Amino acid sequence: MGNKQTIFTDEQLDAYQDCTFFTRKEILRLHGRYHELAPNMVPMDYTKNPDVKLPMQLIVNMPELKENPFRERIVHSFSDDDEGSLSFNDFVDMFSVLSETAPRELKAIYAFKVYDFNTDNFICKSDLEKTLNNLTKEELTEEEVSLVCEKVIDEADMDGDGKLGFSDFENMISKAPDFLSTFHIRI
Ligand SMILES: [Ca+2]
Ligand SMILES: [Ca+2]
Repeated sequence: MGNKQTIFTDEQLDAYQDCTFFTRKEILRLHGRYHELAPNMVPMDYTKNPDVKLPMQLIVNMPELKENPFRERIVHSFSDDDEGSLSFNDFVDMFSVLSETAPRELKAIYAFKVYDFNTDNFICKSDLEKTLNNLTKEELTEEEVSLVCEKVIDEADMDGDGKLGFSDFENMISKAPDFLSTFHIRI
């Protein structure tokens, strides 16, 4: 039985390889995972770029993301609609950034978005407190969280405006790489 299916064209696979940190084999495996989430919605044949998006709820329940305290915000940051649904391309982009081979600078761009809860393009103390509470599963007292955040901002804030712009944030991550721990996923 010749049941080998064509999922992507060679050109598509080349493009995925160029734009992600994945091999062809990994792209095919990811497509399998995406298909598994909703077999009725996701065709096996992707050679004609079907216009399919899967709802956020299906994606955040994948074992790789289920325990991640920022899963919904992460998925949202790769979605281009308000609901957080992901096309296969978005899905691949997300896992590519979360993969172990993605460089720290790239992870930092998305981490900044995810931790900027009030979306003002700065990580201020309240953003950092929320972040830390999520990362530590609220094991610290309110006072401890407040102290740690003050210290982190104080050390990373190069221009002294009391909040972290992106370059301050990169500076913080280089000193405290644990802040990127939720951006490493093995798939
Ligand atoms: Ca902010
Ligand atoms: Ca600053």
